[in-house]
Amino acid sequence: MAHPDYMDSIEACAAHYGQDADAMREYLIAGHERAVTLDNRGPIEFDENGKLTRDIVDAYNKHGFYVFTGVLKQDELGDIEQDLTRMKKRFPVGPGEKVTADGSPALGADCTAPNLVWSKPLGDPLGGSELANGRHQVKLHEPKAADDAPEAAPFILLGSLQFSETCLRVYGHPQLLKVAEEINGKDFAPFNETLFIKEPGIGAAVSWHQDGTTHWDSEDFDGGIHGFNFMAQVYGSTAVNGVWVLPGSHTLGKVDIKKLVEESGSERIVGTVPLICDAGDVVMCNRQLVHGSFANTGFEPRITVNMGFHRRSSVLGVMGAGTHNEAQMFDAELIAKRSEVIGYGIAARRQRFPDEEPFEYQPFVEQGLSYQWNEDAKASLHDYNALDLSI
Ligand SMILES: O=C(O)CCC(=O)C(=O)O
Repeated sequence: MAHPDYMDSIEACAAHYGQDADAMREYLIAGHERAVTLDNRGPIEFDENGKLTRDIVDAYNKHGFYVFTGVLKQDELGDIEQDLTRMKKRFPVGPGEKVTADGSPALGADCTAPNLVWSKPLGDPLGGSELANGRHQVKLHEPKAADDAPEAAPFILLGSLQFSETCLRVYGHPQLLKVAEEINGKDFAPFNETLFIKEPGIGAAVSWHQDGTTHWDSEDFDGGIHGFNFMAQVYGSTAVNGVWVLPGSHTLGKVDIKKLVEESGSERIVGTVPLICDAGDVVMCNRQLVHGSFANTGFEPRITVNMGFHRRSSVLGVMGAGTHNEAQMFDAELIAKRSEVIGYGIAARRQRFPDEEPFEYQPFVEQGLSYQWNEDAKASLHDYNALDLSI
């Protein structure tokens, strides 16, 4: 059999795992092979009534994730790559710093809501810590980075839409918003938006976790109550650099991850599969799935444009979890303010792709609201993530 491209990174990754190298290699290969045979990948498709096709909904409900292929086209991916290159030049010189390498004010320097999260290269800064409500119960292996790796590198950018117009345009993607409507209802609400930055040889791990915090003991608990994330892939996603998930675990309630790791005999949780994507694919990933990613010891970068959505009933009148911003009560006014970003996303996208039919968000239609993308709108996004609907 021909040596597939991804094998070089699998070998490089395995080599970082010492006496577990063979086990890691086997896990990565088996996970890849299983992932690509699951019945949950293909283009976004709607039926003759405009509903997301039954096959897609059923596969998503069964596995807790669906890989939508070919959603972002080459022109859009090119825009995003250029924008990311520009944005990286605006990153501060180090954690907590306010200036860039050339001494200009850094991205986010004037923000009060959180934005860049840093890690040592190939670290697992959240694993086994109390951060993010302690939801990352175990610490993953932290492979040794090359001697010339930086001391710290950004790996998560919160509130990303205020820094990136191209990500905002992805947020306004008509088919993705239609999927959000189909899954979470016509009055669906935002959650938050982030970039996950996994540079080769540097990108940190995100230890196994489930995202939800608020509704595990709710009498209305079900497989969708904590919403989902779209994970749009700028370069693709592999067994080495991608998110791994435990299919079906979104229906299990709160999972004892320490026990799962113990029972699996290692951090390679039995039954997990990686999200295998080409550039332009977008994964819809249930937030209740057990998921995580290993440090990127391979050769390919992964940049994920993450954007989450909720059912309105999951956030209205709910006390926030405080995982992504200050805990606060989500009332109708706050949700309406936070939803303006949907209007700006649609408007920004219309400027770049005028031939595309824009999505119509029903709460705006009902209230006669319309949004323009201009300098005032841009300014209004400053610190918008202070209102993230973190549950
Ligand atoms: O992209 C990653 O590596 C982690 C993503 C994740 O944990 C999340 O979106 O909740």
